Amino acid sequence: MNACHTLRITTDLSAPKDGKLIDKKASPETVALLEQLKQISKNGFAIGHQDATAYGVNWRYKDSLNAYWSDIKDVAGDYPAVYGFDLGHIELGSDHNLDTVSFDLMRDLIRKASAKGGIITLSWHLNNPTTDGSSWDTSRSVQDILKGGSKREKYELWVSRLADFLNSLEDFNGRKIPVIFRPFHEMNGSWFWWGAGSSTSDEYKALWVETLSLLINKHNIHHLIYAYSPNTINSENEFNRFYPGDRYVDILGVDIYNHNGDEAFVKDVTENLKIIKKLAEEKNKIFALTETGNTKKPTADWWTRVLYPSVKDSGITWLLLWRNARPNHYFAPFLGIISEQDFILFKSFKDTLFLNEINLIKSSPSSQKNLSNQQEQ
Ligand code: BMA
Repeated sequence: MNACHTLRITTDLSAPKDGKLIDKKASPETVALLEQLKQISKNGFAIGHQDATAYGVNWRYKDSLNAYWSDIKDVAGDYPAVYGFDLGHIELGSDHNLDTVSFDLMRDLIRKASAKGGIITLSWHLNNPTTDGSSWDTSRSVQDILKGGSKREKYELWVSRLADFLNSLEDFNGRKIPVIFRPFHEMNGSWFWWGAGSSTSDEYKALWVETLSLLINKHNIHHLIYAYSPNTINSENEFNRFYPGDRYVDILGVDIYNHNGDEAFVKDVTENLKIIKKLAEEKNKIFALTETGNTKKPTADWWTRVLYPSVKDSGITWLLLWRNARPNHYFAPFLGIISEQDFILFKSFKDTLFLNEINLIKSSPSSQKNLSNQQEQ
């Protein structure tokens, strides 16, 4: 009932540009996270890694070892600042996600990362509710799960399972851990069932708003910050095509990989972030490079020659390197990789912020000064 009240699909003409979270009942920890993110972007950009502590190219988390490993830590001497995890298959009631990370382990790793001052971002490669195929089954489905659709009941069940997991994310003091939630990403591409090939922009926007309404109003979830991120865009219009509106999005993002080579990557990232920066400033919101990485043959200096010049001074709050799954599918450095030394150089730059650095930003109001002191040592 109040669902319709607080979250309606409206034009955004009256959306406030007060820089506050869209969820007016957001918990104090969630409000504090947004403030920290804003501070971070004044100092540089936080470095993130998907599944950072769950596995790497040459290892997998084993309970018995009780270890807290990370490829980035091995190479650079500090942990990432941002931790990405994917909730795909939580909707099925499965005990592990689509990449075989158990949800119990994920909860544990989220709790540990958060206790150490890390920032959590969650994506959701959920199955196709109409066919039960994967996220990549592009049979039309969005129309079926909107209010009144034939698979609505099933979708609500799926969202309730998602909500249960989100609600179980508590810190060691029993407080909900604030997380950045980034559902239905890369919608301008045509590889997911919620994407451009299978959903109209109106259907997509309705899916976004209705899902938020279920989480916020039905399940009383107030520890999420919502991020919207298309894949590489060609224009502002393309960014806006599926944008559900300023009332329903906290953070603007974009996912960009170098599928077309380094030169195209530098150009894409630079131009995309310029477009998004302009929009973010107009809306008084922060923005991020929500997924990135080198998909080509490894080169020794990719970090400082390709990635760094693309993001330096762009204004992003963080960038997230995708997962280190196996020898032919990895995005962050690991011990022995050809670009190891270059990543250490990348880390030494003032504006690339790892876990220790964002902890300084969190803990002290004069963090900017502390941070530069620390880095000059
Ligand atoms: C993709 C790939 C897949 C994975 C999915 C969700 O980009 O890494 O192997 O299943 O992300 O993590």
